[in-house]
Amino acid sequence: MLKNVKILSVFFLSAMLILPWTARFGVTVSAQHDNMALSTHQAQHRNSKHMHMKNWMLEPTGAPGVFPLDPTTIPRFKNQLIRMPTFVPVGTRREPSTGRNLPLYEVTEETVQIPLLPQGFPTTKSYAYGGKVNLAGPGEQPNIATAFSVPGPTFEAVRNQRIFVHYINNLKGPHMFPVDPTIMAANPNNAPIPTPPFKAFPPGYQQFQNPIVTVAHLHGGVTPSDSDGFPESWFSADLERTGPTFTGSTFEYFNGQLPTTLWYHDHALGMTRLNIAAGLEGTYIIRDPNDDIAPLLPQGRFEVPLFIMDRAFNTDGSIHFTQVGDNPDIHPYWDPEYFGDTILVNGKVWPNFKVERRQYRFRIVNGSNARFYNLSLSNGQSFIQIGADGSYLPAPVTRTEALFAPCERLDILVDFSNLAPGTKVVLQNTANAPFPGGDPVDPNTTGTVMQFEVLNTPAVHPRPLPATLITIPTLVETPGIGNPKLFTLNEQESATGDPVAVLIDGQHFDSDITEIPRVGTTESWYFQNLTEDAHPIHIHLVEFQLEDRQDIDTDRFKAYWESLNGSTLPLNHPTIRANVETPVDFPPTGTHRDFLTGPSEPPAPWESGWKDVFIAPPHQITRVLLRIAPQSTKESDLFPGKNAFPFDPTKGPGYVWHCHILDHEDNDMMRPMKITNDPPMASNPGAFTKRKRVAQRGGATQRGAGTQRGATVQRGGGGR
Ligand SMILES: [Cu+2]
Repeated sequence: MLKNVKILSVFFLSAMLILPWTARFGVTVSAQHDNMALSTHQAQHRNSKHMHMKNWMLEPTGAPGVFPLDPTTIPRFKNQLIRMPTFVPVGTRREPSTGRNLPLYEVTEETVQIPLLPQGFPTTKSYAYGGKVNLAGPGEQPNIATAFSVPGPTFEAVRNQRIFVHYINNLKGPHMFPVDPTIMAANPNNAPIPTPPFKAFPPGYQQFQNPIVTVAHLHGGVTPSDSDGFPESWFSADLERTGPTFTGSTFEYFNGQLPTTLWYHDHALGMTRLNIAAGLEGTYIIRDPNDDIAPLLPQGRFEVPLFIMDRAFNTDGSIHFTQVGDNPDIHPYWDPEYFGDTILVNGKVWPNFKVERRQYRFRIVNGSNARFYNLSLSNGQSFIQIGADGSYLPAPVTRTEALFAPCERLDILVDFSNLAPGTKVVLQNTANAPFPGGDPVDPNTTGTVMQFEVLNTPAVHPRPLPATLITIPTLVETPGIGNPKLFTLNEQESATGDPVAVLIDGQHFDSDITEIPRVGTTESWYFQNLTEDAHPIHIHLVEFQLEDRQDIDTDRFKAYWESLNGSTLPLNHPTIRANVETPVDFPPTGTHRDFLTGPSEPPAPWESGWKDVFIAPPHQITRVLLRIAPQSTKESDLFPGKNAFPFDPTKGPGYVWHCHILDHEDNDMMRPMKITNDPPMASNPGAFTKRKRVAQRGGATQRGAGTQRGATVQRGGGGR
């Protein structure tokens, strides 16, 4: 059994590196409009209870004698920021296709008690990634140990150097959070789906609480599908139970993409929100030895990953997770969004970070279930964004606030060199929850992320950055392949107006596959958001590009879409797709009009690089270009049918794309995607390819008169 080793803060050595840097940044592109279109809908009135954050003080904790922990009683900035340990290989393993030995990492998922709250508070039961790590910070003597942490230890990968990661599920059930048996999820016991009236949690349904199944996904990774953590490739401890697409628990990561910050997290079907909230997430950095920008940036201990998550706690230190769903007669425990009432950075609630008077590079991951953050510094100071999800930005962007959704990443530079020693600067959050139309944050709790405390060190002014960081190729839609692909984002609600599920195209995850892009082609995907929420949409396998956004008349388009498809969700037929750009005479007035109500809004400068997730705001169409090829492939080298990946993406269980609000993804805002080599005639884009139903909820009860499948209607639209 592996041992939990306490992680020590390793940031501050007295040694200082003073470089003869000449002051001032050279060229930066100043942002015209932070938050752009996303703010224009913030005033939307939301009236369902899911549109508000829970008051955790009024929620049951699920354990006798355990009470909600009042977040205002947790001292802020008492915790000190820590750096997560770094994974080190345990050995090598032969890669059969090349015959070469690759580094092998072993990552174990273990139940541990972790100090997330400040000293004086109990530790927190967590499911943590861990294994053989280096506890030492950059530049220090290696300190190899076995450790588990939340977030997990950081991976340090080198571009084009493949690695193997062997994942070991050592989690013994029952699951610490209520596993909702009525949503489409892994069902390792193939247990029948219960019907109302439902049991309370605890104890919930033991057939679903036990065993705990997991499968890790490298988010943003360009990875073969059998190493991608397909949601149905889950497995339990000792591989006693495995999902229908399980082929093994050792994954190969190619690291062939541009240097950036990725992250890894659990992705088991219908369990992701629970497993991640329990702690199964961490940072994954890809560095490129040929990267000529990195040497210009703060490095070593001045380059700090910041992993942001939100949680609610109980008096015994445990995480306070939803015990009763918003719509408990349909889903006893599922809630449309989990929002904690405290903010953690690197696994510490509201930490303080003592910074030297110089510039820092922060690689920020939003690892929260559902919370968007609009980050700013309390002294109004600007910062420079140099990267996002999949790469550096084309040019540095000076910003005073940065909105980012669950699973997005920000690579920013903050200069503390002009601040007086002793200055305290708070990293603040002002994003409503749910975003954009939900409740405002409380400045004393959810409006606070962390604090920077400036040390008394000599000021080291940053050196200028080049005007151009990288060149991003212009992607061009491939003609004759059925572009654009049209999607709607729909919310399904019950007769009482409560959310039942959030769907793509009115379809469930296990409806037949409709997206079968061909290697070497570039598809144009349109996301027409008919809900009140902004949804961060993540597509596996590729880093892609945002094309633009445009306001749409949601009420009229939803009515038109329902005239084609009906208003009962999920649809029991292939979706009849509609395009907001197409003029139609609806409702009949004798005039054909499209559904666009505003000009095309190009991506903001900080969204102009390679992205693996983008925000689809409500009442807008968001257009993206998705090229089924690696980032570094030249457009001129591609043709339909050419596989430019260093592996065969058509093999294995395929990929998924989904909303990254985890509670949406789990129920059921996720769709499969298969990659093909075949020409369009064979793959026939848009065809409803019959897919064999797999796994989940054992047989006929699954889709029958079952709980969530009743006559429910789509929500949003009217009454605004
Ligand atoms: Cu969503």
